[in-house]
Amino acid sequence: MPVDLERRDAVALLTLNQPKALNALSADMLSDLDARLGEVEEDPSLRAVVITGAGDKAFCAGADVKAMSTADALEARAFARQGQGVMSRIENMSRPVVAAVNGFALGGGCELALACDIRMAADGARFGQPEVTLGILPGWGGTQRLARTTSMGFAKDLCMTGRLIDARTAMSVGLVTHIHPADELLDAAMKLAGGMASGPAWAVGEAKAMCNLALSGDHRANLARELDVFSLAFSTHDQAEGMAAFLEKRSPDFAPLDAPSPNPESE
Ligand code: DAK
Repeated sequence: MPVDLERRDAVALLTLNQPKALNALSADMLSDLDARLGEVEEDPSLRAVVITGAGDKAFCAGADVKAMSTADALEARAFARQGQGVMSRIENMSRPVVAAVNGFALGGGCELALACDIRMAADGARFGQPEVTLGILPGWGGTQRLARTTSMGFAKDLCMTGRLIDARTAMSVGLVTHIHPADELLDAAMKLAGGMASGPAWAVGEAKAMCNLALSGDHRANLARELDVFSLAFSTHDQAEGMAAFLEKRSPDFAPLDAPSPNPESE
């Protein structure tokens, strides 16, 4: 399989599995990733996702340059649309998604990491949007998500120069929030995802959705939405359980993912 799905308790581990090509994303691999994400969404026992790359060299070295090299404008548009669809699916899925960046995250690989909610890097990982060195530019949301995640200045620096940065620099600009020795990265990512998976699924999903709104739309409208969603939390089992457990000094027993949701817009 170009993308493996492994169920580890409540966490789905998705592994891009073309290490000889540094896990570069072809159209087939993108479709496979999309299909695996669909499987996760349909399985209520899976409450969080970790995405990583096979091998010890790359998370993902980007879109498949060999396949792209002969594309015409319409084929390129279709490929960009496919990639943007997968990235948006990750960004908008109600489950938390962690990128365990175990090596190069370049071009589409950096864009894939950016679509995830939390990025954790191996200490030797390298990031970049080197598309301009190929005469193109990022096409899977990199110009937008990099500017939103770091800053306009840093996004322009990476997207316009094509230079690569190391994990420490990525940390200093907020592109990653955790760095681990390479051999500890996956365990750390599974632990972080496992913690979210055992949390209150509706609240975790709404916290993600609300953070996603932060850099778009109208600030006052977003605050009003936060007020509504916050209030709605008080109609959930998990709010009653979470607060009772705190007061009784015990661990909370949160509802399963397929329990009735108070919000008809949620998955
Ligand atoms: N695509 C295809 N194959 C790749 C690849 C890629 N992106 N990256 C690496 N590979 C393959 C290499 O061709 C090589 O294959 P063989 O020659 O062994 O068959 C194998 O992986 C190992 O790579 P290297 O031999 O080059 O390994 P090194 O350690 O020497 O170098 C490297 C590692 C990551 C620095 C180097 O491989 C590299 O620079 N790779 C390309 C990185 C890159 O430029 N990535 C950005 C790709 S462009 C759009 C849609 C999408 C996008 C843009 C626009 N629209 C349609 C609007 C997105 C674009 C991109 O992501």
